[in-house]
Amino acid sequence: MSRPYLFLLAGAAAAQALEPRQTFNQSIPPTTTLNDSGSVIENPTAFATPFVLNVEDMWDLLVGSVTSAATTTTVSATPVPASSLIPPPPLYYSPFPTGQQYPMELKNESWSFSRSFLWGVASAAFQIEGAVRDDGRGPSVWDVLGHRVTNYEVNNYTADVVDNNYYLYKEDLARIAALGVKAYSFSLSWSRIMPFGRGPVNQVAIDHYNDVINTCLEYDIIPLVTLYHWDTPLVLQDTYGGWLSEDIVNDFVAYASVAFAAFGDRVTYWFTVNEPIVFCQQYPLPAHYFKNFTIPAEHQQFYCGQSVLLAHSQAYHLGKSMMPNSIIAYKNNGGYKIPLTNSTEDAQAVQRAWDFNEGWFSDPVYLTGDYPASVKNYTASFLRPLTQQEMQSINGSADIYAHDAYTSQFYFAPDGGIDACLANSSNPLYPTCANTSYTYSAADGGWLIGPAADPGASWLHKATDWVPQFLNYIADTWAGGRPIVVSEFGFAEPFEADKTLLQDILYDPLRMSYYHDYTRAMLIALSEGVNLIGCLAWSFVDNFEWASGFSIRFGMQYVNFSDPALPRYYKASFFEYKSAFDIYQEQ
Ligand code: GBH
Repeated sequence: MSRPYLFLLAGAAAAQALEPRQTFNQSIPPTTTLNDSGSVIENPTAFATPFVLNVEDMWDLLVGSVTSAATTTTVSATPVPASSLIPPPPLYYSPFPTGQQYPMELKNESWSFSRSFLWGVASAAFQIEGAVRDDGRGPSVWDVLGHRVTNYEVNNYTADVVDNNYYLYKEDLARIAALGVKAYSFSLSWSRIMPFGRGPVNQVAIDHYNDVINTCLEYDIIPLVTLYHWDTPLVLQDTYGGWLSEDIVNDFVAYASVAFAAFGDRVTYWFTVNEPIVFCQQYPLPAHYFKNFTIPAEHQQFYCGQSVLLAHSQAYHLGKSMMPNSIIAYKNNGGYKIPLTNSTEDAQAVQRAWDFNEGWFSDPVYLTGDYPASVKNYTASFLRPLTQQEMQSINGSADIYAHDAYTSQFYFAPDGGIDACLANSSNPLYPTCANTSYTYSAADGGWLIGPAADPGASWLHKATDWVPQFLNYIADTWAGGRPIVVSEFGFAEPFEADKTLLQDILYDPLRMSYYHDYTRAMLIALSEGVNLIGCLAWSFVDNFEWASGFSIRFGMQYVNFSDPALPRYYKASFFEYKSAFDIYQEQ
């Protein structure tokens, strides 16, 4: 892939971005530049320069040198050693249904997962693949963040190599197949398939994902494919601001159509985007690395959100026209929201929190075509209203409700009350105006909602008792009879990255209890009538945890990041997760 692509760099971004070539005066501060006579121009963003760059230029100029793995060809799977399939000592009872039942936890004969229940594991391209510069992949915003931006470089970890899943996927799939996993959720790297995010398609990437999908099918693993998990092609960010601009809508739909055409004959389950709340709140991106944008920082997420709704809904309708039997949705996220007390204000705070998180996307897609009233009121002064036609297209643009449902949290009204917060845009809780806590109120004892995960994932607690209520809430509020999938759930074992003994790492009791109790909580929800059709555990292997690098671990398998070609090892939690289906899934 060396076909050039023309794009524009704003002045300040260009000065910063070109710095590695050393051809520009290093002393130019990023917010100013010099004219020919050496005078400082105070507003360099008024100028833009067209460059013709090929993929290699983009890496050299905009990212810098990247690390290659030792293994750079696709590796065949080796048989999973029988010895590594021996389950750990039980947490509560013998992990296999043939084993002895322990009196402390007898099988509940009234619970079951149906035969078709899709239990599986999840991942995302940028977090596992590595091989970032190989086979024509173009850079994404995350390559720049990981290489160039302070606060995104944890201990100099980048995702350049990470699990090297790009070359080791056959082994990875063999290892999840060996545990009987039924479904595998992964994302495509947009800039691998279209190195510039638009324009030329990289056939090598299509061939790669074809083989990933075909290997899944050989093992009877159902693939679920996410088009976008945060790795915006860098060209689109630098040309028009990525999701801040509605220009992304056509580019996303064109990319979706390439993916649907290439893989739609074998892939039924599609997710358009992963967690728009999260990647929209990633805006504003750090200054001086990407195209400068003049939208006020606090408004940017809502511009992103609008682009997402338009891109998602158009991709949905295109997908349904190209693949009539497909099942398409986007992945929502957020914890269950519990009022801290039974006061009216705390109930209002909870509702505002749902509105400004899940409701921001789910009310339009599942209920009305438009934002919740509180969000609409807030955005009315700066965001263009959706047209009737757009609302019609957005409304109903999902076949299932997919939620990344990791945890739960208490919500309560801000000090001074919600109205005072709403009247004061400098209140840090504005505009949601809901406060949060992970502890019960002092009157209720002040205990944590549940055991905390690694301190690096301070948002995550094991709050599995709330899962049945959570799933009922989704069913009653948004799903409207559609099936529900828990599209991610998982746990960061505290201090796991500090452990040095392999056996110590592999024995992860809090993550085990999370998966044990979460699977039982889903069984309770099912017994209550919730139309839950699957769950996807995050994640099947340790991986690149975004701005936290490798410092917190979500994997149910260990990988040695200093050489990912060394064997992976199942952690005890993987057996714990699997055992729930050995015991409770109908044969
Ligand atoms: C998932 O999001 C992601 O889809 C996945 O890529 C990731 O690896 C996984 O979580 C584990 O983290 O740090 O206080 O600002 C889960 C939802 C939403 C949880 C954003 C972390 C940031 C909270 N995430 N949230 S904070």
